[in-house]
Amino acid sequence: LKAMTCRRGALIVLEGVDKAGKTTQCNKLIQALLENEQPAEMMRFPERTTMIGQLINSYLEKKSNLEDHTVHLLFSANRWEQVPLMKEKLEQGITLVVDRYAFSGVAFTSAKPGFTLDWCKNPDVGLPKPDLVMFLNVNPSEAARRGHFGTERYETSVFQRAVQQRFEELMKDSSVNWQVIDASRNIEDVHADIKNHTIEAITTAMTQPIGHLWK
Ligand code: 2DT
Repeated sequence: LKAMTCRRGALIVLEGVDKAGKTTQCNKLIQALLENEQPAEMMRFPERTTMIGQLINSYLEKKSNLEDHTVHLLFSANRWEQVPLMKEKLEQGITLVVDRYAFSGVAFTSAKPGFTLDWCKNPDVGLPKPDLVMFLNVNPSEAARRGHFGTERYETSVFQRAVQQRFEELMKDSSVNWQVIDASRNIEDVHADIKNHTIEAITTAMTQPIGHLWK
């Protein structure tokens, strides 16, 4: 029993374009893990409650303008400032289910003109590496059916298409444990898939130290 409690939790990330159902699925996954007596907590990026997060929030709500490189580095800093807490939780055996991570950081900034994937990845190199990254994929007709984008920055179909392409580039990297989930299906079917992949990742993570992203 003692050995069990020493085993680390898994770092599980959900990614996808807007309207893919990431937040819904993160919440359902946490609930399912807790019902299975598996300690689990949710995190999200951007984490809007910190000082850096408030700068990001104001930018996303279009209440302020920030230079594109600057905001990219703030998003990255907003992840790094959570790293001590993330490590602490993982070491306590808590599985973290994270709504967006460095992949969103790279996909969104590199969808802007003049940014390479490489430049965008650099500030996030060495972050705790997810044990599993699930990309919630929604086909364009289903995305259209799900209705309107909000009014925050980046919430236009032209930009979201560019973001999707950048995610597809990132998914070619086999050093990351990517799983593409068909999120066009109903909530319960999508959840069942996500839960199965997560349980497998938790089992594997128990026997391995936490890795370093893109390093
Ligand atoms: P939501 O809170 O609705 O997920 O929207 N973003 C996110 C970036 O541009 N860079 C990042 O590093 C991250 C984590 C995606 C947040 C918006 O911020 C974008 C949508």
